[in-house]
Amino acid sequence: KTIGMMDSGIGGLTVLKAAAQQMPNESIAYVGDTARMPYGPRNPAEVAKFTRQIADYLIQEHDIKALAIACNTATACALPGLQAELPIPVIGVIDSGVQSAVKTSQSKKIGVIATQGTVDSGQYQAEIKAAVPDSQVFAQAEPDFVQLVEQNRYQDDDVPALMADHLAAFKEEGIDTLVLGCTHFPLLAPAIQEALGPDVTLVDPGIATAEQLAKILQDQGLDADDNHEANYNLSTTGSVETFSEIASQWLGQEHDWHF
Ligand code: DGN
Repeated sequence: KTIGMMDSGIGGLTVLKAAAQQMPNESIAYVGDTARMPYGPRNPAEVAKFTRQIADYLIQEHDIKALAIACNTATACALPGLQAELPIPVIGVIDSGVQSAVKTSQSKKIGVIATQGTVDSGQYQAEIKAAVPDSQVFAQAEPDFVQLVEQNRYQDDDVPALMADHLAAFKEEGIDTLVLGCTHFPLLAPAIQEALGPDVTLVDPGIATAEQLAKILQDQGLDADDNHEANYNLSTTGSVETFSEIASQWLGQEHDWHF
């Protein structure tokens, strides 16, 4: 059986890449809801509805054994509901992001960049505070960053300057850790790192999410056999051309990706 994964677009490919590296025998079916992205500015009930539709599609068409919501906005809006309603394990990205952030930070000054929806949900702020009560959390919405990635402009020449401009406040606040609280943002990581300098560690929740997923599959006896040959089925509700172009660039050639 296959793992299901979803995002509002190509952001969740950052989680897919981490999962394929960590669990080379697991097949993955991925849906990017590019036609309806961005999720960030939408109301939470609508995001929850879209997430549920995609979950149902993955269950019906791909018979998935577990679902990873590879989108922070959808995690913030839909995770508890899906965990209660679906007959399979469902995980999101926010818990993993919080755990990695609190492990990483020494100064307890943690920055979070995410969509408006994720920032407004307050989940990163609340969960980091719950884990480390004397921490300070600085959360900032960066909706424009999502478009840079979806439009394949994330490697343009003006991107480092744009990052420096948007992220200047974090330098003043003296954070030592920045959570990339939107699955699109790891594609911008080199420019973000350059803007913030070497004293700030970037946290990509996708990596810890893939680890958490591997553990759940193992614990529940759902993991694939070592000799199972993984296949990857990637779909989008939008333009396959743009999607597959960015996806192939980001994912590399080491696996056979089917679009
Ligand atoms: N990739 C999504 C996230 O992690 O929040 C959201 C992108 C979007 O739809 N704005």
